[in-house]
Amino acid sequence: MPMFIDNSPPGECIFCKLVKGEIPSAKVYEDELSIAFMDIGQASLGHVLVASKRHAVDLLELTPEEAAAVMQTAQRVAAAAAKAFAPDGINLFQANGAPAGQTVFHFHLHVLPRFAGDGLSV
Ligand code: D5M
Repeated sequence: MPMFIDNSPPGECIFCKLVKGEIPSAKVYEDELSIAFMDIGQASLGHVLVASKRHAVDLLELTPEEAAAVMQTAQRVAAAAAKAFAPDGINLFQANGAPAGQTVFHFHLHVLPRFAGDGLSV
């Protein structure tokens, strides 16, 4: 089965459409620079993506203000997940470039609650 890749230009990619409300999402938080929403794949219970609102392809394209905002949002989301789901641990991960595993080329950070014995390899 072909892997889903979204390398669309600014304004046309799936996360730009999500930011604009043109496609549905389960949004959990937003501020001026960042947005957090449930990952459609739910690799584990409470799996959330934190994206820049602006179309930056990857970490290297974020402004320092955007980098600070997405990390602050990730910390908020992790705290909420810890309270809501009582995971045994939480991973943050983020892919830059196809060889690193990036499939949607609009910056996003995974907040992934972990449960003992969940068998995930991140
Ligand atoms: O992660 C890309 C992630 O984006 C992957 O975990 C699925 C998720 N995804 C794709 N489309 C959607 C929508 N529409 N809503 C929520 N989540 C979505 P990467 O690190 O680039 O492989």
